[in-house]
Amino acid sequence: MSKKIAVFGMGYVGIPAAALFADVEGFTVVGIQRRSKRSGWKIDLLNKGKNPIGGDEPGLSELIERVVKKETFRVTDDFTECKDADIILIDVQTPTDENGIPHYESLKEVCKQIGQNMKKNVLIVIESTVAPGTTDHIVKPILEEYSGLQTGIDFSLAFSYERVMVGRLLYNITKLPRIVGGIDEESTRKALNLYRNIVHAELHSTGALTAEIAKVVENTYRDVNIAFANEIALMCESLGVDVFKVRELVNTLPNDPSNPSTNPVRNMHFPGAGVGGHCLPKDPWLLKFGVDTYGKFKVEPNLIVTSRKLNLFMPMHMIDLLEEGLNEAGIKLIDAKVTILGVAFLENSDDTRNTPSKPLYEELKKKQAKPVLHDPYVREFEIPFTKDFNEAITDSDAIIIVTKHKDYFNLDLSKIKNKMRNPILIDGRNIYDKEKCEKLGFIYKGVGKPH
Ligand code: SAJ
Repeated sequence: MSKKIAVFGMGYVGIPAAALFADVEGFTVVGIQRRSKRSGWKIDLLNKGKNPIGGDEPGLSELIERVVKKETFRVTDDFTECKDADIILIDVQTPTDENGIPHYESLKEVCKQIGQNMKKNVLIVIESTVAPGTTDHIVKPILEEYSGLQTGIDFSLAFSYERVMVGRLLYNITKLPRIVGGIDEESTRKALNLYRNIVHAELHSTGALTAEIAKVVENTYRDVNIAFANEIALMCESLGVDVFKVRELVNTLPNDPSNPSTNPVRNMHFPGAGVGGHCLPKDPWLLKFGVDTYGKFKVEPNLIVTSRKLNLFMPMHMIDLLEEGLNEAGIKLIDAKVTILGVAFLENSDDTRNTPSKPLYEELKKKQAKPVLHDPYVREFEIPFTKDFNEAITDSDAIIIVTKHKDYFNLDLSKIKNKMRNPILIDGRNIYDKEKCEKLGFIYKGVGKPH
């Protein structure tokens, strides 16, 4: 007997999840997306079997085309379509503001819509990242208030977070272990059964709160590790040593083969021009918000907050390196044409969420420089940018590499040098070799490189 799945939120998480389930025998999937200015256009595109997600996403376009053709996947803005759904996935945005406070307008609105329409015995799964305590204290009460039904008795509720990354959305959903946390054991059991259909890796079951914490800790752990690498990079710059050599040597320390679990491997992360995306800049604040709001006692997350601030500082450090390069060339920053390579926050993607290029661009503007943004993948951005590389670097006084797009790997630096006004290269992603660049006549400065 065919089961109906309704997926709220056609974004980087909702679209691949919906398409994967729609490709499983016995499921029909309806995507529910507000016809908003920002995302409404995706509805018609998806219903034509087209993939609205740009950049390289292996297998996603073919999958969407296939499930739309076999009519197991369609998209609508009519949220009452969830009234006969057996399973409902919540994949809406859960942003935080500049003070790290989560804004759950979309989440609350969708929970109200689901509550007003859901049927008994439905399984509801939150996949969006939320502050610990949100499933129990925000989602559950709204669903019960608007449905008049009781969680765990009339319907099931679980939290099971995504581990998607742009550039490998399908791989990360199907091949990475998944954590499933129910509001009760029956909810966990039902959710495990659901994900067995698309996850070809280990499923780990736990409670909803533990799963919520695991998600934000997973990203906070990465953010703190990146901050550590960035701090070491600044120290190496001061000592005049290449941090990437240091990192390489540090990561040679082997795991303790006799007792691997007690001695985790060394995995110093990569320092760089900044930390962007929808997850790492936000999840540490969601973790803090959860403890501040639902915790039994106050905990001041000094390490986590300091790390976040250090990662926010890195785009500004790019300007320090730039000003040093310009000084060496005897050029003022005022009116200097500065080419910023990369608008996306992650390589080979079109995803600009919380990109480090934005604060870098804005600070350069404030300093009366003339920054120009370039990106080969991005389609739209709140700040004007160009896809024309030649236009971006012609008569430029300096190039700053922010995103590790493969397009920036084997640039013909001699040719570029002849087109620039001043050959200055600021490398925020360790793409180029300092000595080679200097031999070509560039002033080269890099994060974590000797000055
Ligand atoms: N970055 C560094 N140094 C590093 C790694 C990353 O500066 O060593 C920067 C990147 O350039 C980028 C930012 O950090 O600007 C985030 O990069 P990312 O590779 O973490 O990409 P995300 O944010 O798309 O993916 C993360 C992943 N989380 C973890 O690995 C713990 C992914 O698994 C999650 O699914 C995703 O967040 C999410 O959606 O939560």
